[in-house]
Amino acid sequence: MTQGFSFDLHATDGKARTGVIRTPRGEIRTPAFMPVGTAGTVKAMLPESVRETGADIILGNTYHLMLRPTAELIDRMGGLHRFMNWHGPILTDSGGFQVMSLAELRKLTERGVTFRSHIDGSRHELTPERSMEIQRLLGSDIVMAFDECPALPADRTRIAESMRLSMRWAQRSRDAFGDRPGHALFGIQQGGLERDLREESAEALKAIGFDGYAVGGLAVGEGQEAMFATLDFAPDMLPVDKPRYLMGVGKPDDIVGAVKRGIDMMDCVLPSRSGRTGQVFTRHGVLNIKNARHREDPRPLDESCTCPACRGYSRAYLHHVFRANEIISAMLLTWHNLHYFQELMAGMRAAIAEGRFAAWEAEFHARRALGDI
Ligand code: PRF
Ligand code: ZN
Repeated sequence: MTQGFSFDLHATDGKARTGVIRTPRGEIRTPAFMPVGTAGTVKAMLPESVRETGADIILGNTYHLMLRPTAELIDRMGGLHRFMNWHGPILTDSGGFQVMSLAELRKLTERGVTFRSHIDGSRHELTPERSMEIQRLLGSDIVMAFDECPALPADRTRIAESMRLSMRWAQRSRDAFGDRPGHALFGIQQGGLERDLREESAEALKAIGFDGYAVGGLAVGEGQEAMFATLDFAPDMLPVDKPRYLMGVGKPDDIVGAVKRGIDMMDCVLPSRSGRTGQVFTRHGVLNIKNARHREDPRPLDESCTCPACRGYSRAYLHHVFRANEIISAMLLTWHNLHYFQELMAGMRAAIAEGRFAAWEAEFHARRALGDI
């Protein structure tokens, strides 16, 4: 592993694992959930508040930051940590996935991808080499290899060719990244839902050698059952002694199912984005604060939650400020949702450490089956 980084597994329970990733910017307790700070902010939250929810690491995006305000400007401002005032570890995604979902007039070649910005239509190119350069300028602690992720369903030939292109790009990412003490590089497994393609991808990545390994190409339209069926074998193909990161997942029950299958890290916009659309995650499931049934409800979102939204405010108040479009609505609901996701991870870490993950999982599902009262 790159100098300054280590991954120690403390306990396993079935396939579920708990441990700690050590980085020069601090420790990441695993399984870890990474809040998404796409454009240099976890929307509606101060960085110190994000930390208070229990997050050890956040995610940033190459694609958004290269377009605005540019990686070069962030570098001149002292790097992303200083720029956004988050001094813990930052993982950055490499850009290809976001280009495919957000950019216009995309053109994919062996060299990389050219596209027009979704912000102002300007022309740009991303290659493995340029993605490594941008992530270096940002000062990212965990850099992701540059890959391509096809939307599902897609035919097997398309998935195989895309995966092989991503593996050639993984080698170019490794070469361009070089040796950077204190900074880690993760490879990304592709191959859709096919066992043999996942195996081929894992072998290619292991031959190159990375500090951690992501499972990419899932949660792209295949549904939870197919995703879990793939997670039943894909993580096992990756080195046991390196962190495994499932990209862009997910809902609480997706996260629990992924951890059960051997995943150590995850990221998703869901808790932060839902905080702005009125969707609230609780131990009893999801509720929407916009709903009229909350109009005169004096209770907090979740009686057992210790976040500022639940300690100080009623559902009636949160309903009111949401309806009135007040900024505090996004602040409080995002805080609550991020707190809920981090409590979920903490609960799993404790259960794995104590060898009671199966019982913990049964209780997680049972409480949700009862629903909100
Ligand atoms: N690759 C990259 N980023 C991603 C994905 C991927 O496959 C996904 C798939 N869920 C989300 N984000 N680089
Ligand atoms: Zn709360």
